[in-house]
Formats: sequence, structure tokens, C-alpha cells
Amino acid sequence: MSGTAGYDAVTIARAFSLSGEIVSASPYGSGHINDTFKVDVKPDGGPSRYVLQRINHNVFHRPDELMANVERVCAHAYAKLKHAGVSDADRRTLRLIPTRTGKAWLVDNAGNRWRCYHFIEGATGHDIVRSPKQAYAAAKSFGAFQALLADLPGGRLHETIPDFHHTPSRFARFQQALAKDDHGRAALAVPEIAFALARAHEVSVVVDALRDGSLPERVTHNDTKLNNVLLDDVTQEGVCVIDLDTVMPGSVLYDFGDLVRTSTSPAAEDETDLSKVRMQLPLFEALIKGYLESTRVFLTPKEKELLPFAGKLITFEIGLRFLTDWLEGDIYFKIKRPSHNLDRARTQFKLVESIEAQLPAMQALVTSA
Ligand code: ADP
Ligand code: GN1
Ligand code: MG
Repeated sequence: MSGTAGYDAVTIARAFSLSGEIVSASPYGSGHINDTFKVDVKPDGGPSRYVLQRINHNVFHRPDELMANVERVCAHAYAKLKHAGVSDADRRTLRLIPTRTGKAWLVDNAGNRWRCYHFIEGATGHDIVRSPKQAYAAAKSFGAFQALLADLPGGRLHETIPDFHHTPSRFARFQQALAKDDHGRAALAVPEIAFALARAHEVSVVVDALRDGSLPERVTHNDTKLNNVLLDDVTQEGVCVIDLDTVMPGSVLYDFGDLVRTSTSPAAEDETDLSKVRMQLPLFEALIKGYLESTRVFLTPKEKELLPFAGKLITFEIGLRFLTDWLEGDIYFKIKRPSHNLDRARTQFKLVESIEAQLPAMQALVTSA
């Protein structure tokens, strides 16, 4: 089963400790991985809505480890915000709603794993960046999230998807998919494949540096696209970082890079008019300003220096993943049309080109920041 249609979300929601009688549950958001529902309840002195999610177990093979991570991350972030006297800590971090039997998550009769979060009110995740103010706010929030988790106790987090940002492994998988060409699609993507193959030499910069210790491993979010931080509807300030499934050990560079990918172009991730796709320098400048505001205290000189390159690297990596998924027959990302993954790959590669053309200017901005 794929998509949200086949699930009885109301029945599932009844198993969680919600504040009142459930009125409805409807598909929500634009994520590519999990099935998300907004659950409305008749409030009985408590909240009037919640977020219910089915964890995609084809993508996350160890939901138990994933949920152990999420519980630790939420608890630590909430406790720190409370301790710091943040007045609206309830809105600043995700909080899990337990099941009626006190569990953090639920397994249904078909083996699906479900969890429930409180709903962050008055804030929105944006698919397309609208202003430098939004870019600044998103980068500041993800930087603050990294700072918040720098002292997470309890040892290393589980790797919920092994080698998630191991760009050379992503490249190898692309090469395998290309060699097999199981769906006979390679002939339809000749320029995109050539574009990818021409950039093989750059894919290992970050993983090599992590391995030789010249870049530090930190607790990172790993999926920092713009719509994974909710911005206040009135002030546009960052309110809450969401989508915690890939919080695990990694490099801050992939986090910053994904902000460049998703918060500097005026076009959607799947825009088919490629003339609209470009990296806009004022938005990059806003990202740098917001990100350094939260991370300046801990970022090493090498991390800082690689921030522009990180934007290029992850945009290439995600483009490669879309292209691979297309070659493999669309088995990973949710799609809404047959060419969706190829369209997404084209958009990413166009953005890579735009970043490549502006790397010196981006580097100059970082140096002077
Ligand atoms: P996916 O992994 O599929 O991207 P997300 O966890 O990002 O799933 O959730 C999908 C969408 O649901 C988000 O982009 C956001 O719009 C919305 N959402 C998720 N959690 C909350 C929450 N606690 N409060 C309000 N909206 C939320
Ligand atoms: C997925 O879950 P979502 O939609 O926030 C993907 C990211 C990709 C992104 C591309 C677990 O993110 O890695 O960058 O799509 N998440 C996973 O939009 O694979
Ligand atoms: Mg998401």
C-alpha cells in the first residue's frame, strides 16, 4: 500500500492519549517519506489537533531504533529549553503524545508503526523560499538545533539509515542502477547521466575528511530542507525543527548544504521550467548570517570554509538520488507523475550548475562573515 488513502487513521488515533473526542483525520503536509495525518479533536480543555504519522518502514528498517533516537532528542531539547527559561518551549520542539498504554509508538495489525506529535500551531513549513528573512530564520533554527544537541547524553545515536549522506555510496548505487537499467530509462536521461558521471571526482570530500578527522562528527539533523522547519505565520521567525527521523551522527556541512539546496532558488524542487531554477546570492547571504549566528561558537575553520561547497555537494547528492530512484523504477520517493523523479533530478542539477558558477562569490561572502 502506498499513500495515505488506505489507512484508518481515526481508529489508529484513538489508541493515543488525545485530549478529546476525535472528529476527523486527514492527509497533511508534503513530505516524500512518511504518511502524515492531521487529527482534529473536540477539545476538552486541551489541544484541538495533533499530527499522526505512519513511519515508512521500507525506508527506516529499524523503527524501534528510530523512535529511541526521537524520544531522546525530544526529551533533551525540551528539558534544555525549559531550563533556559524559554517561555514557549512547548512550541519550540516536537513532543510525542504517548499511546493510552504509555508507549511512545504503536504497531497496528498490519505491522505499521505509528506515532503522534502535538501540533505546532501558528507556524508553517514552506516548500519554496519567499524572502531572505525566511532563509535567515531557517538557517538560524537548524544551527540552534545542532547547538541544542551538542551535549546530548547517552552515547552515539543510532544510524537510522546507514550511510545516509555517504555521497560516494550514493554515487556507487547510481552507477549500479545505470548498469542494470532495469526499466530501460537510461536512454531518456542521457544529459543528466553525463552530468552526474562528470562529477564523480568531488563526491568524497566530506566523507574523507570525516574519516581522517579533519572534520568533526556531530549530532546533525540530516534532512534540513526548508519545509522541515516551521516558521511563525506572523513574524516569520523559526519556531520548531521537525522531521527528526534522520537525526544522527553526521557533518554539519550536509545540514547547511541542504539549506542552500532548498532556500536559495525561487523554484520548487520539482519545477519543470528550468529557466526558473537558480541560486540567488542574497538568499545565500541570509543563510550564512542566520547559520553563523547559531553556530559561530563551535564551527571549526574548515567547516566554515566548506559551507559553499556543501551546498553544491548535497544538491548534487539529492539530484543523484532522484535520478537513481527514477532509473530503479520509483521505489523510494513518493511521486505524483511518471517523470517526477527525473524532473526533480533535472532541477537539482540545474541548481548545481548555478552554484558552480557562483562559488567564488559565495566563498567571498563566507570569508567576510
Ligand atoms: P516526512 O518525513 O514525510 O517529510 P514530516 O515529519 O516532515 O514527514 O511531516 C510532513 C509535514 O507535516 C511537514 O512538512 C509539516 O508541514 C507537517 N508537520 C509535521 N509535524 C508537524 C507538527 N508537529 N505540527 C505541525 N505540522 C507538522
Ligand atoms: C526526503 O522526508 P522528507 O520529504 O522531508 C528525504 C531527504 C531528501 C528529501 C528531498 C529520509 O525528505 O533525504 O533530501 O526527501 N528523506 C529521507 O526532498 O530519505
Ligand atoms: Mg519532512
